[in-house]
Amino acid sequence: MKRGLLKHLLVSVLAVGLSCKPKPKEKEVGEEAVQRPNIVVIYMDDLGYGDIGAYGATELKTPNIDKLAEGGIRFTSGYATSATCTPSRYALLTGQYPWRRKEARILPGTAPLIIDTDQPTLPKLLKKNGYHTGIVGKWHLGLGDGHVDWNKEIAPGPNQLGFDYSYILAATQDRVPTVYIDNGKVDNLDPNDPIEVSYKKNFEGEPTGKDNPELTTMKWHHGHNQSIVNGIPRIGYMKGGKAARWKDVDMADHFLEKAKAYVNEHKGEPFFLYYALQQPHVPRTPHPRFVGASGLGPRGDVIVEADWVIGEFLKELDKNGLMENTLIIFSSDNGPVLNDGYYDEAVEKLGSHTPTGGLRGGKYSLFEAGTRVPFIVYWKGKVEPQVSDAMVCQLDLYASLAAMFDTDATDVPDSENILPALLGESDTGRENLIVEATGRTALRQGDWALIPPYKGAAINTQVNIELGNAEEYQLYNIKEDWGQQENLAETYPEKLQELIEVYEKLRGK
Ligand code: NG6
Ligand code: CA
Repeated sequence: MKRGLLKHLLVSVLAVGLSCKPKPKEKEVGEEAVQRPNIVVIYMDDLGYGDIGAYGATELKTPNIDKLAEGGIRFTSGYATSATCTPSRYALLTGQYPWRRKEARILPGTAPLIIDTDQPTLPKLLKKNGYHTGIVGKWHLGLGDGHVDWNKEIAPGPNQLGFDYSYILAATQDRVPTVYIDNGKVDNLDPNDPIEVSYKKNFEGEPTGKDNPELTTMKWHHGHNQSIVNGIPRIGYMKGGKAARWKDVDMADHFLEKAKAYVNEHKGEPFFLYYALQQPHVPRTPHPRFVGASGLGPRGDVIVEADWVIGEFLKELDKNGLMENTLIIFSSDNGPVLNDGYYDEAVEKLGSHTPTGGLRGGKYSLFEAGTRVPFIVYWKGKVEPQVSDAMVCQLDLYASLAAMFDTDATDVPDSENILPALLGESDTGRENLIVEATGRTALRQGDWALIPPYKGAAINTQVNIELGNAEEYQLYNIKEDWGQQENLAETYPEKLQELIEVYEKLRGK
Protein backbone atom coordinates (compact mmCIF):
# COMPACT_ATOMS: atom_id res chain seq x y z
CA MET A 1 0.00 0.00 0.00
CA LYS A 2 2.58 2.51 1.16
CA ARG A 3 4.89 1.78 -1.65
CA GLY A 4 2.16 2.15 -4.27
CA LEU A 5 1.05 5.44 -2.77
CA LEU A 6 4.59 6.70 -2.61
CA LYS A 7 5.13 5.81 -6.23
CA HIS A 8 1.95 7.60 -7.14
CA LEU A 9 2.91 10.68 -5.15
CA LEU A 10 6.31 10.74 -6.73
CA VAL A 11 4.82 10.57 -10.22
CA SER A 12 2.33 13.35 -9.36
CA VAL A 13 5.04 15.58 -7.91
CA LEU A 14 7.17 15.01 -10.95
CA ALA A 15 4.26 15.70 -13.27
CA VAL A 16 3.53 19.00 -11.49
CA GLY A 17 7.21 19.83 -11.56
CA LEU A 18 7.38 19.21 -15.26
CA SER A 19 4.24 21.17 -16.07
CA CYS A 20 5.59 24.25 -14.22
CA LYS A 21 8.71 24.35 -16.31
CA PRO A 22 8.76 26.24 -19.57
CA LYS A 23 8.01 23.87 -22.44
CA PRO A 24 11.03 21.60 -22.82
CA LYS A 25 12.53 21.80 -26.30
CA GLU A 26 13.80 18.28 -26.18
CA LYS A 27 12.02 15.28 -24.84
CA GLU A 28 12.79 14.55 -21.24
CA VAL A 29 15.03 11.56 -21.03
CA GLY A 30 15.92 9.20 -18.27
CA GLU A 31 13.97 7.18 -15.73
CA GLU A 32 11.14 9.51 -14.89
CA ALA A 33 10.19 10.70 -18.38
CA VAL A 34 8.81 7.28 -19.21
CA GLN A 35 5.79 5.87 -17.42
CA ARG A 36 5.98 2.33 -16.22
CA PRO A 37 2.61 1.31 -14.86
CA ASN A 38 2.20 -2.33 -14.02
CA ILE A 39 0.53 -4.02 -16.96
CA VAL A 40 -1.98 -6.83 -16.59
CA VAL A 41 -3.55 -8.58 -19.55
CA ILE A 42 -6.60 -10.57 -18.47
CA TYR A 43 -7.33 -12.93 -21.32
CA MET A 44 -10.40 -15.13 -21.49
CA ASP A 45 -10.82 -18.27 -23.57
CA ASP A 46 -13.80 -18.36 -25.97
CA LEU A 47 -15.69 -15.48 -24.32
CA GLY A 48 -18.06 -13.90 -26.84
CA TYR A 49 -18.83 -10.27 -27.57
CA GLY A 50 -22.21 -10.55 -25.87
CA ASP A 51 -21.16 -12.66 -22.90
CA ILE A 52 -20.76 -9.86 -20.36
CA GLY A 53 -23.10 -7.28 -18.95
CA ALA A 54 -21.14 -4.30 -20.21
CA TYR A 55 -21.54 -5.62 -23.75
CA GLY A 56 -25.26 -6.18 -23.46
CA ALA A 57 -25.75 -9.45 -21.60
CA THR A 58 -28.79 -9.31 -19.35
CA GLU A 59 -29.24 -12.97 -18.44
CA LEU A 60 -25.66 -13.32 -17.25
CA LYS A 61 -24.27 -11.15 -14.47
CA THR A 62 -20.63 -10.07 -14.67
CA PRO A 63 -20.39 -7.16 -12.21
CA ASN A 64 -16.61 -7.17 -11.84
CA ILE A 65 -15.77 -7.13 -15.53
CA ASP A 66 -18.53 -4.54 -15.98
CA LYS A 67 -16.80 -2.32 -13.42
CA LEU A 68 -13.65 -2.38 -15.54
CA ALA A 69 -15.70 -1.46 -18.61
CA GLU A 70 -17.58 1.31 -16.84
CA GLY A 71 -14.48 2.79 -15.26
CA GLY A 72 -12.37 2.37 -18.37
CA ILE A 73 -12.69 2.22 -22.13
CA ARG A 74 -15.15 -0.21 -23.62
CA PHE A 75 -14.14 -0.83 -27.20
CA THR A 76 -16.92 -1.79 -29.58
CA SER A 77 -14.48 -2.78 -32.35
CA GLY A 78 -11.91 -4.75 -30.39
CA TYR A 79 -10.46 -7.76 -32.15
CA ALA A 80 -8.49 -10.90 -31.61
CA THR A 81 -6.60 -11.63 -34.81
CA SER A 82 -8.13 -15.07 -35.03
CA ALA A 83 -11.21 -17.15 -34.39
CA THR A 84 -9.25 -19.80 -32.50
CA CYS A 85 -6.85 -19.77 -29.62
CA THR A 86 -3.29 -20.51 -30.74
CA PRO A 87 -3.08 -17.94 -33.54
CA SER A 88 -4.68 -15.21 -31.42
CA ARG A 89 -2.23 -15.85 -28.58
CA TYR A 90 0.62 -15.95 -31.05
CA ALA A 91 -0.33 -12.49 -32.31
CA LEU A 92 -0.88 -11.08 -28.84
CA LEU A 93 2.57 -12.16 -27.67
CA THR A 94 4.61 -11.55 -30.83
CA GLY A 95 2.86 -8.64 -32.54
CA GLN A 96 3.06 -10.65 -35.75
CA TYR A 97 0.12 -11.78 -37.90
CA PRO A 98 -0.37 -15.48 -37.20
CA TRP A 99 -1.03 -16.33 -40.86
CA ARG A 100 2.64 -15.61 -41.50
CA ARG A 101 3.44 -18.68 -39.40
CA LYS A 102 1.89 -21.87 -40.72
CA GLU A 103 2.23 -23.62 -37.35
CA ALA A 104 -0.07 -21.08 -35.71
CA ARG A 105 -3.12 -23.38 -35.75
CA ILE A 106 -4.92 -25.18 -32.92
CA LEU A 107 -2.11 -27.24 -31.44
CA PRO A 108 -2.05 -30.63 -29.74
CA GLY A 109 -0.55 -30.77 -26.24
CA THR A 110 2.65 -32.28 -27.62
CA ALA A 111 3.35 -29.59 -30.24
CA PRO A 112 6.75 -27.90 -30.17
CA LEU A 113 6.99 -24.23 -29.32
CA ILE A 114 5.89 -22.17 -32.34
CA ILE A 115 7.53 -18.88 -31.36
CA ASP A 116 11.25 -18.70 -32.14
CA THR A 117 13.31 -17.93 -29.08
CA ASP A 118 15.02 -15.09 -30.96
CA GLN A 119 11.70 -13.55 -32.06
CA PRO A 120 10.54 -10.26 -30.50
CA THR A 121 7.86 -10.82 -27.85
CA LEU A 122 5.79 -8.65 -25.57
CA PRO A 123 7.40 -10.00 -22.38
CA LYS A 124 10.89 -9.42 -23.86
CA LEU A 125 9.91 -5.85 -24.73
CA LEU A 126 8.69 -5.25 -21.20
CA LYS A 127 11.68 -6.92 -19.62
CA LYS A 128 13.96 -4.63 -21.62
CA ASN A 129 12.03 -1.73 -20.19
CA GLY A 130 12.54 -2.71 -16.59
CA TYR A 131 9.60 -4.99 -15.94
CA HIS A 132 9.36 -8.29 -14.16
CA THR A 133 7.24 -10.51 -16.42
CA GLY A 134 4.91 -13.38 -15.56
CA ILE A 135 2.28 -15.62 -17.10
CA VAL A 136 -0.38 -17.52 -15.20
CA GLY A 137 -2.90 -19.70 -17.05
CA LYS A 138 -3.37 -21.13 -20.50
CA TRP A 139 -0.41 -21.27 -22.87
CA HIS A 140 -1.29 -23.23 -26.05
CA LEU A 141 1.70 -22.11 -28.10
CA GLY A 142 3.61 -25.38 -27.96
CA LEU A 143 6.44 -26.40 -25.68
CA GLY A 144 9.89 -27.84 -26.24
CA ASP A 145 11.53 -28.89 -29.46
CA GLY A 146 9.24 -31.75 -30.42
CA HIS A 147 10.75 -34.33 -28.06
CA VAL A 148 9.46 -33.30 -24.67
CA ASP A 149 10.08 -35.56 -21.72
CA TRP A 150 7.39 -34.33 -19.33
CA ASN A 151 9.41 -35.63 -16.40
CA LYS A 152 12.32 -33.32 -17.02
CA GLU A 153 12.68 -29.63 -17.69
CA ILE A 154 10.29 -28.63 -20.47
CA ALA A 155 12.01 -26.09 -22.68
CA PRO A 156 11.91 -23.93 -24.64
CA GLY A 157 8.68 -22.40 -23.41
CA PRO A 158 7.50 -19.13 -21.88
CA ASN A 159 10.69 -18.75 -19.80
CA GLN A 160 12.77 -18.71 -22.97
CA LEU A 161 10.53 -16.07 -24.57
CA GLY A 162 10.91 -13.34 -21.97
CA PHE A 163 8.74 -14.51 -19.09
CA ASP A 164 10.63 -14.45 -15.79
CA TYR A 165 7.87 -16.53 -14.21
CA SER A 166 5.45 -19.01 -15.73
CA TYR A 167 2.70 -21.15 -14.25
CA ILE A 168 0.72 -22.64 -17.09
CA LEU A 169 -1.39 -25.35 -18.54
CA ALA A 170 0.30 -26.58 -21.70
CA ALA A 171 -2.50 -26.50 -24.25
CA THR A 172 -6.19 -26.46 -23.37
CA GLN A 173 -8.29 -27.75 -20.53
CA ASP A 174 -9.62 -30.50 -22.79
CA ARG A 175 -6.18 -31.69 -23.96
CA VAL A 176 -3.55 -33.78 -22.21
CA PRO A 177 -1.27 -33.42 -20.34
CA THR A 178 -3.71 -32.34 -17.62
CA VAL A 179 -1.04 -30.97 -15.31
CA TYR A 180 0.28 -27.55 -14.35
CA ILE A 181 3.77 -26.55 -15.41
CA ASP A 182 5.69 -24.37 -12.99
CA ASN A 183 8.63 -22.60 -14.63
CA GLY A 184 9.19 -25.50 -17.00
CA LYS A 185 8.60 -28.35 -14.55
CA VAL A 186 5.42 -30.34 -14.01
CA ASP A 187 4.10 -29.19 -10.65
CA ASN A 188 3.76 -31.81 -7.95
CA LEU A 189 5.15 -34.63 -10.06
CA ASP A 190 6.00 -37.85 -8.26
CA PRO A 191 9.21 -39.15 -9.87
CA ASN A 192 8.01 -42.70 -9.18
CA ASP A 193 4.95 -42.15 -11.34
CA PRO A 194 6.31 -40.63 -14.56
CA ILE A 195 4.05 -39.03 -17.14
CA GLU A 196 3.77 -40.19 -20.71
CA VAL A 197 1.78 -38.33 -23.33
CA SER A 198 0.84 -39.28 -26.87
CA TYR A 199 -1.52 -37.94 -29.50
CA LYS A 200 -1.00 -41.02 -31.67
CA LYS A 201 -1.89 -44.06 -29.65
CA ASN A 202 -3.21 -45.09 -26.27
CA PHE A 203 -1.06 -46.61 -23.56
CA GLU A 204 -1.84 -50.22 -22.88
CA GLY A 205 -4.52 -50.81 -20.30
CA GLU A 206 -5.54 -47.15 -20.02
CA PRO A 207 -9.28 -46.49 -20.30
CA THR A 208 -10.66 -44.09 -22.90
CA GLY A 209 -13.85 -42.14 -23.32
CA LYS A 210 -14.56 -44.15 -26.44
CA ASP A 211 -14.24 -47.61 -24.89
CA ASN A 212 -15.18 -46.88 -21.29
CA PRO A 213 -18.10 -44.46 -21.26
CA GLU A 214 -19.12 -45.92 -17.89
CA LEU A 215 -16.07 -44.21 -16.36
CA THR A 216 -17.01 -40.75 -17.58
CA THR A 217 -19.01 -38.14 -15.70
CA MET A 218 -19.09 -35.74 -18.65
CA LYS A 219 -20.17 -37.16 -22.00
CA TRP A 220 -18.38 -36.40 -25.23
CA HIS A 221 -20.31 -35.17 -28.23
CA HIS A 222 -17.55 -34.99 -30.84
CA GLY A 223 -13.82 -35.57 -30.41
CA HIS A 224 -12.84 -35.72 -26.72
CA ASN A 225 -13.02 -39.50 -26.41
CA GLN A 226 -9.47 -40.42 -25.49
CA SER A 227 -7.84 -40.50 -22.01
CA ILE A 228 -10.17 -39.95 -19.08
CA VAL A 229 -9.05 -37.60 -16.31
CA ASN A 230 -11.37 -36.73 -13.40
CA GLY A 231 -14.19 -38.46 -15.27
CA ILE A 232 -13.73 -36.16 -18.25
CA PRO A 233 -12.67 -37.72 -21.54
CA ARG A 234 -9.96 -35.61 -23.24
CA ILE A 235 -8.14 -35.08 -26.49
CA GLY A 236 -4.92 -37.13 -26.46
CA TYR A 237 -3.60 -40.00 -24.39
CA MET A 238 -1.81 -39.78 -21.10
CA LYS A 239 -0.47 -42.17 -18.53
CA GLY A 240 0.96 -41.69 -15.03
CA GLY A 241 1.58 -38.41 -13.21
CA LYS A 242 -1.42 -39.10 -10.98
CA ALA A 243 -0.39 -36.75 -8.14
CA ALA A 244 0.29 -33.92 -10.59
CA ARG A 245 -3.06 -34.03 -12.37
CA TRP A 246 -5.10 -30.91 -11.91
CA LYS A 247 -8.57 -30.91 -10.40
CA ASP A 248 -10.71 -29.19 -12.99
CA VAL A 249 -13.14 -27.71 -10.49
CA ASP A 250 -10.26 -26.04 -8.61
CA MET A 251 -8.52 -24.60 -11.66
CA ALA A 252 -9.97 -21.09 -11.37
CA ASP A 253 -9.06 -20.84 -7.68
CA HIS A 254 -5.64 -22.32 -8.33
CA PHE A 255 -4.70 -19.83 -11.04
CA LEU A 256 -6.13 -17.00 -8.93
CA GLU A 257 -3.84 -17.95 -6.04
CA LYS A 258 -0.85 -17.94 -8.38
CA ALA A 259 -1.83 -14.59 -9.89
CA LYS A 260 -2.30 -13.02 -6.47
CA ALA A 261 1.00 -14.43 -5.24
CA TYR A 262 2.71 -13.01 -8.32
CA VAL A 263 1.35 -9.54 -7.58
CA ASN A 264 2.44 -9.76 -3.97
CA GLU A 265 5.93 -10.85 -4.86
CA HIS A 266 6.49 -8.23 -7.51
CA LYS A 267 4.51 -5.21 -6.33
CA GLY A 268 7.78 -3.43 -5.51
CA GLU A 269 8.85 -3.24 -9.16
CA PRO A 270 7.04 -2.65 -12.44
CA PHE A 271 5.44 -5.95 -13.40
CA PHE A 272 3.69 -7.42 -16.40
CA LEU A 273 1.25 -10.23 -15.76
CA TYR A 274 -0.40 -12.15 -18.57
CA TYR A 275 -3.31 -13.77 -16.76
CA ALA A 276 -4.87 -16.23 -19.19
CA LEU A 277 -8.05 -17.68 -17.72
CA GLN A 278 -9.37 -21.00 -19.01
CA GLN A 279 -13.08 -20.07 -19.01
CA PRO A 280 -15.48 -20.57 -20.75
CA HIS A 281 -13.60 -23.09 -22.93
CA VAL A 282 -14.63 -26.74 -22.61
CA PRO A 283 -14.75 -28.75 -20.42
CA ARG A 284 -16.77 -26.26 -18.38
CA THR A 285 -16.16 -27.26 -14.80
CA PRO A 286 -17.32 -24.61 -12.35
CA HIS A 287 -16.28 -25.04 -8.73
CA PRO A 288 -19.28 -26.44 -6.75
CA ARG A 289 -19.92 -23.00 -5.24
CA PHE A 290 -20.70 -21.69 -8.74
CA VAL A 291 -22.78 -24.62 -9.95
CA GLY A 292 -26.18 -23.22 -10.85
CA ALA A 293 -24.97 -19.63 -10.30
CA SER A 294 -26.06 -18.42 -13.73
CA GLY A 295 -29.12 -20.52 -14.46
CA LEU A 296 -27.61 -21.05 -17.92
CA GLY A 297 -25.80 -24.30 -17.19
CA PRO A 298 -22.04 -24.82 -16.86
CA ARG A 299 -21.08 -22.38 -19.63
CA GLY A 300 -22.83 -19.53 -17.83
CA ASP A 301 -21.60 -20.75 -14.45
CA VAL A 302 -17.94 -20.64 -15.45
CA ILE A 303 -18.38 -17.11 -16.80
CA VAL A 304 -19.81 -16.10 -13.42
CA GLU A 305 -16.87 -17.91 -11.80
CA ALA A 306 -14.38 -16.05 -14.02
CA ASP A 307 -16.02 -12.76 -13.16
CA TRP A 308 -15.67 -13.57 -9.45
CA VAL A 309 -12.01 -14.50 -9.95
CA ILE A 310 -11.38 -11.19 -11.69
CA GLY A 311 -13.09 -9.36 -8.83
CA GLU A 312 -10.82 -11.10 -6.32
CA PHE A 313 -7.77 -10.31 -8.38
CA LEU A 314 -8.74 -6.63 -8.58
CA LYS A 315 -9.26 -6.59 -4.80
CA GLU A 316 -5.71 -7.83 -4.42
CA LEU A 317 -4.39 -5.00 -6.58
CA ASP A 318 -6.47 -2.55 -4.61
CA LYS A 319 -5.36 -3.93 -1.26
CA ASN A 320 -1.79 -3.29 -2.32
CA GLY A 321 -2.55 0.24 -3.47
CA LEU A 322 -1.77 -0.64 -7.07
CA MET A 323 -4.95 0.38 -8.89
CA GLU A 324 -3.76 3.84 -9.94
CA ASN A 325 -0.52 2.39 -11.14
CA THR A 326 -1.79 -0.57 -13.12
CA LEU A 327 -2.92 -0.63 -16.71
CA ILE A 328 -5.40 -3.47 -17.18
CA ILE A 329 -6.36 -4.85 -20.56
CA PHE A 330 -9.21 -7.33 -20.70
CA SER A 331 -10.10 -9.37 -23.76
CA SER A 332 -10.80 -12.83 -25.19
CA ASP A 333 -8.89 -15.05 -27.63
CA ASN A 334 -11.81 -15.78 -29.95
CA GLY A 335 -15.56 -15.73 -30.17
CA PRO A 336 -18.10 -17.98 -28.50
CA VAL A 337 -19.16 -21.57 -29.12
CA LEU A 338 -21.88 -23.51 -27.33
CA ASN A 339 -21.38 -27.21 -28.01
CA ASP A 340 -17.63 -27.55 -28.50
CA GLY A 341 -17.49 -31.30 -28.02
CA TYR A 342 -19.22 -32.25 -24.75
CA TYR A 343 -22.84 -32.58 -23.73
CA ASP A 344 -22.90 -29.80 -21.12
CA GLU A 345 -26.29 -28.16 -21.66
CA ALA A 346 -24.75 -25.03 -23.16
CA VAL A 347 -27.35 -25.14 -25.93
CA GLU A 348 -30.27 -26.43 -23.89
CA LYS A 349 -29.95 -23.89 -21.09
CA LEU A 350 -29.03 -20.86 -23.17
CA GLY A 351 -32.47 -19.26 -22.86
CA SER A 352 -32.44 -15.76 -24.31
CA HIS A 353 -28.72 -15.13 -23.70
CA THR A 354 -26.80 -14.24 -26.89
CA PRO A 355 -23.07 -14.97 -26.52
CA THR A 356 -22.37 -13.37 -29.92
CA GLY A 357 -24.18 -10.15 -29.06
CA GLY A 358 -26.02 -10.58 -32.35
CA LEU A 359 -22.87 -10.77 -34.46
CA ARG A 360 -22.83 -13.50 -37.11
CA GLY A 361 -20.83 -16.70 -36.72
CA GLY A 362 -18.81 -17.63 -33.66
CA LYS A 363 -15.59 -19.42 -32.81
CA TYR A 364 -13.95 -20.84 -36.00
CA SER A 365 -15.78 -18.29 -38.16
CA LEU A 366 -14.67 -15.53 -40.53
CA PHE A 367 -17.87 -13.68 -39.71
CA GLU A 368 -17.57 -11.02 -37.05
CA ALA A 369 -18.40 -13.14 -33.99
CA GLY A 370 -15.24 -15.16 -34.62
CA THR A 371 -12.82 -12.36 -33.82
CA ARG A 372 -14.73 -9.34 -32.52
CA VAL A 373 -14.55 -9.70 -28.77
CA PRO A 374 -14.89 -7.74 -25.56
CA PHE A 375 -11.91 -5.40 -25.28
CA ILE A 376 -11.54 -3.18 -22.24
CA VAL A 377 -8.73 -0.90 -21.12
CA TYR A 378 -8.79 0.24 -17.51
CA TRP A 379 -6.32 2.47 -15.73
CA LYS A 380 -7.74 4.14 -12.65
CA GLY A 381 -7.31 7.89 -12.59
CA LYS A 382 -5.50 7.85 -15.90
CA VAL A 383 -7.89 6.66 -18.56
CA GLU A 384 -11.21 8.53 -18.90
CA PRO A 385 -14.23 6.23 -18.79
CA GLN A 386 -15.74 6.08 -22.27
CA VAL A 387 -17.00 3.91 -25.10
CA SER A 388 -14.70 3.88 -28.11
CA ASP A 389 -15.49 2.73 -31.64
CA ALA A 390 -11.83 2.80 -32.68
CA MET A 391 -10.73 -0.44 -34.29
CA VAL A 392 -8.17 -2.00 -31.95
CA CYS A 393 -6.54 -5.40 -32.08
CA GLN A 394 -4.57 -7.49 -29.63
CA LEU A 395 -1.86 -7.59 -32.28
CA ASP A 396 -1.18 -3.94 -31.52
CA LEU A 397 -0.23 -4.26 -27.88
CA TYR A 398 3.41 -4.75 -28.84
CA ALA A 399 3.87 -1.54 -30.83
CA SER A 400 1.55 0.46 -28.57
CA LEU A 401 3.36 -0.47 -25.38
CA ALA A 402 6.70 0.04 -27.13
CA ALA A 403 5.49 3.58 -27.89
CA MET A 404 4.67 4.10 -24.24
CA PHE A 405 8.35 3.51 -23.47
CA ASP A 406 9.55 5.44 -26.51
CA THR A 407 10.92 2.19 -27.85
CA ASP A 408 11.13 1.42 -31.52
CA ALA A 409 8.92 -1.43 -32.79
CA THR A 410 10.00 -1.46 -36.42
CA ASP A 411 11.07 -5.08 -35.97
CA VAL A 412 7.38 -5.96 -35.61
CA PRO A 413 5.69 -4.23 -38.57
CA ASP A 414 2.28 -5.95 -38.33
CA SER A 415 1.75 -4.41 -34.91
CA GLU A 416 0.52 -0.80 -35.05
CA ASN A 417 1.03 1.92 -32.50
CA ILE A 418 -2.52 2.72 -31.44
CA LEU A 419 -1.56 3.85 -27.94
CA PRO A 420 -3.62 7.08 -28.13
CA ALA A 421 -6.74 5.01 -28.92
CA LEU A 422 -5.92 2.47 -26.22
CA LEU A 423 -5.59 5.26 -23.66
CA GLY A 424 -8.77 6.96 -24.85
CA GLU A 425 -6.97 10.04 -26.16
CA SER A 426 -7.99 9.43 -29.75
CA ASP A 427 -10.87 7.68 -31.47
CA THR A 428 -8.68 6.55 -34.34
CA GLY A 429 -7.43 3.00 -34.20
CA ARG A 430 -6.19 0.87 -37.04
CA GLU A 431 -7.34 1.54 -40.54
CA ASN A 432 -7.69 -2.12 -41.42
CA LEU A 433 -7.07 -5.59 -40.12
CA ILE A 434 -6.65 -9.07 -41.54
CA VAL A 435 -8.59 -11.54 -39.44
CA GLU A 436 -8.02 -15.28 -39.55
CA ALA A 437 -10.10 -18.39 -38.92
CA THR A 438 -8.73 -21.92 -39.23
CA GLY A 439 -6.26 -20.87 -41.91
CA ARG A 440 -8.58 -18.64 -43.92
CA THR A 441 -8.33 -14.85 -43.86
CA ALA A 442 -10.60 -11.86 -44.40
CA LEU A 443 -10.40 -8.08 -44.24
CA ARG A 444 -11.90 -5.53 -41.90
CA GLN A 445 -11.59 -1.93 -43.02
CA GLY A 446 -13.59 1.05 -41.80
CA ASP A 447 -17.26 0.08 -41.77
CA TRP A 448 -16.64 -2.84 -44.09
CA ALA A 449 -15.93 -6.53 -43.85
CA LEU A 450 -14.71 -8.43 -46.90
CA ILE A 451 -14.63 -12.22 -46.99
CA PRO A 452 -12.97 -13.78 -50.04
CA PRO A 453 -14.49 -16.92 -51.56
CA TYR A 454 -13.59 -20.17 -49.81
CA LYS A 455 -14.48 -23.76 -50.57
CA GLY A 456 -15.72 -25.84 -47.70
CA ALA A 457 -18.88 -26.21 -45.68
CA ALA A 458 -20.93 -23.11 -44.93
CA ILE A 459 -21.69 -24.45 -41.47
CA ASN A 460 -19.70 -26.60 -39.07
CA THR A 461 -22.63 -28.75 -38.06
CA GLN A 462 -20.90 -30.24 -35.03
CA VAL A 463 -20.65 -26.88 -33.31
CA ASN A 464 -23.49 -25.36 -35.35
CA ILE A 465 -21.58 -22.27 -36.42
CA GLU A 466 -21.52 -20.54 -39.81
CA LEU A 467 -17.91 -20.47 -40.92
CA GLY A 468 -18.07 -17.71 -43.55
CA ASN A 469 -17.36 -19.95 -46.54
CA ALA A 470 -19.09 -19.07 -49.81
CA GLU A 471 -18.33 -19.41 -53.50
CA GLU A 472 -18.45 -15.66 -54.08
CA TYR A 473 -16.98 -12.60 -52.39
CA GLN A 474 -18.95 -11.35 -49.42
CA LEU A 475 -19.04 -7.66 -48.58
CA TYR A 476 -20.84 -6.34 -45.54
CA ASN A 477 -21.35 -2.89 -44.12
CA ILE A 478 -21.03 -3.87 -40.51
CA LYS A 479 -21.95 -0.47 -39.21
CA GLU A 480 -25.38 -0.64 -40.76
CA ASP A 481 -25.68 -4.40 -40.82
CA TRP A 482 -24.41 -5.64 -37.45
CA GLY A 483 -25.49 -9.22 -38.13
CA GLN A 484 -23.93 -9.39 -41.63
CA GLN A 485 -27.17 -10.35 -43.30
CA GLU A 486 -26.87 -8.50 -46.59
CA ASN A 487 -24.04 -9.28 -48.98
CA LEU A 488 -23.39 -5.99 -50.81
CA ALA A 489 -20.72 -7.32 -53.18
CA GLU A 490 -22.92 -6.85 -56.22
CA THR A 491 -24.44 -3.58 -55.03
CA TYR A 492 -21.06 -1.86 -54.56
CA PRO A 493 -18.67 -3.27 -57.16
CA GLU A 494 -16.21 -0.38 -56.73
CA LYS A 495 -16.03 -0.79 -52.99
CA LEU A 496 -15.59 -4.50 -53.51
CA GLN A 497 -12.70 -3.93 -55.92
CA GLU A 498 -11.05 -1.41 -53.62
CA LEU A 499 -11.18 -3.80 -50.69
CA ILE A 500 -9.98 -6.78 -52.73
CA GLU A 501 -6.92 -4.74 -53.66
CA VAL A 502 -6.25 -3.76 -50.05
CA TYR A 503 -6.73 -7.36 -48.93
CA GLU A 504 -4.39 -8.78 -51.56
CA LYS A 505 -1.75 -6.19 -50.86
CA LEU A 506 -1.84 -6.87 -47.13
CA ARG A 507 -1.72 -10.61 -47.70
CA GLY A 508 1.15 -10.16 -50.17
CA LYS A 509 -0.80 -11.84 -52.96
C1 NG6 B 1 -10.94 -28.31 -31.39
C2 NG6 B 1 -11.72 -29.09 -30.33
C3 NG6 B 1 -12.41 -28.07 -29.44
C4 NG6 B 1 -11.40 -27.10 -28.86
C5 NG6 B 1 -10.60 -26.46 -29.98
C6 NG6 B 1 -9.50 -25.57 -29.49
C7 NG6 B 1 -12.51 -31.25 -31.18
C8 NG6 B 1 -13.56 -31.96 -31.95
N1 NG6 B 1 -12.70 -29.94 -30.99
O1 NG6 B 1 -10.25 -29.20 -32.21
O2 NG6 B 1 -13.10 -28.72 -28.43
O3 NG6 B 1 -10.54 -27.77 -27.99
O4 NG6 B 1 -10.00 -27.46 -30.78
O5 NG6 B 1 -10.04 -24.43 -28.93
O6 NG6 B 1 -11.54 -31.86 -30.76
S1 NG6 B 1 -9.13 -23.19 -28.74
O7 NG6 B 1 -9.97 -22.18 -28.13
O8 NG6 B 1 -8.04 -23.59 -27.88
O9 NG6 B 1 -8.68 -22.79 -30.06
CA1 CA C 1 -10.10 -20.04 -27.34
